Amino acid sequence: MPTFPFDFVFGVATSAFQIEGAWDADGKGASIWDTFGHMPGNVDGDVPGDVACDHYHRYPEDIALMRGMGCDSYRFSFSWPRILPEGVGQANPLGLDFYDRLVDAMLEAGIVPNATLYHWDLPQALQDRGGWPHPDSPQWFAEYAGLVASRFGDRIPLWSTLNEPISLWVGYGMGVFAPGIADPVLGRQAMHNGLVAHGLGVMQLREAAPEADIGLVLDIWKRHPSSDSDADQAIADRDEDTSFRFFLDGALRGGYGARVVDTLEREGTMPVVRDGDFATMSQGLDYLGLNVYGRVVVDAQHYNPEWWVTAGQHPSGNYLQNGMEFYPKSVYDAIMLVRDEYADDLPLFITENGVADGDGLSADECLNDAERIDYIRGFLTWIARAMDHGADVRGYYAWSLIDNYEWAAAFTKKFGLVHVDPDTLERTPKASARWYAKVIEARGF
Ligand code: IFM
Repeated sequence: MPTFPFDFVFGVATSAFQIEGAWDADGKGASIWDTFGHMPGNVDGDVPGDVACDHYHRYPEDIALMRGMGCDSYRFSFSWPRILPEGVGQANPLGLDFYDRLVDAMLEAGIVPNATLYHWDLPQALQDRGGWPHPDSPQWFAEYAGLVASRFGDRIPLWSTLNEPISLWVGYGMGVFAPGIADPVLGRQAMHNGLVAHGLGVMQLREAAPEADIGLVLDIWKRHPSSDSDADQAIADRDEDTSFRFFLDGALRGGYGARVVDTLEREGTMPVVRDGDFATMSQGLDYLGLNVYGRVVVDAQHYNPEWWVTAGQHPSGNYLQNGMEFYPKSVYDAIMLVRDEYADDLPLFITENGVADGDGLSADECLNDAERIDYIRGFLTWIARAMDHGADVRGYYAWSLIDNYEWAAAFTKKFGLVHVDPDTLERTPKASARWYAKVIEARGF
């Protein structure tokens, strides 16, 4: 029976672009995801995120839903182009007002705000100047971070700079995410600049919000070789090096490890590193956020270096309705990897974990989401086990509060504890929301 300490933080997570909608309301500038979603062929069904869940107008209802579940905390992100339509320069007062209302509503509801500065929605105006690969991008981010920190730092105790910076690779190296550029050299440079931006963001937050806890959020998809062959192990190492280890090395060790550098040099994608970059990116952190959904089993026979997919379904796997492997121990492995290899005294939060419905479920099956309950229960069990084994895990955020806009998959992948009717946008809690409320109340199950 896993139980969690009284002060363990239970919450839900979302991001601005995935729920807010109001894409051009009240002076907001376009983001790269607005542009990308408006171009045919980029997102499922060519449905852009213009309206998303209309959280911009319906946030009181969404906060009431969280309150109904008893959430301790809400992890959300600020939309950079809503606040700075040109990315830098003139702030948009109506955008800032929206976040004032949102944060104040959380505080009134007794819900602790946990804010992410960047969850993938770069202002299009900055993309027009070269985007994340541009050498000035860390400074652009620092300006934005400073503005947000000085306006909201007094009310928000938990911050992270970037969410899953591997998205920079997917957007610039692979072209699957906005801005849709497939250039490995630019992709690695964007990843490096993202880490420098993170460091500058931490500095801004420290100055404006000295009492706050500041972290970085990484997704950890541990690679498991499908056999004990050297070829499978080499691929597992290569894929970890070019994804989460790149960021762990940079942020926690102040430089890329020899194996990461070897791989990038061999592939001709070693980014330009300027004097001071490594010192900047490795600012001390108060916590690390881990987003964990599963593992990746790699197989040299079926390897696609462009994309980290499990090579088919391996016979010993336990598969979800959506085709993904259910492997809840992945969260234990991620926690222990960080603790044992990178930082044994850094507090951790599980900042995202959740599951998308399978395709073609009936309305009733969507609302009675027993599989989501099993999935979250499995992951919480392994988190509790890691804590029993000495890991300092401070909280858990379910992804996601509501069914929302899943990037290039648009609305085809639903992760919500609360169903959102695609036509009316009416919210209906699923069985998982009721179950999660009981877990929060009982601090376990
Ligand atoms: O929806 C995303 C989120 O934006 C980042 N982490 C993974 C989630 C599910 O794919």
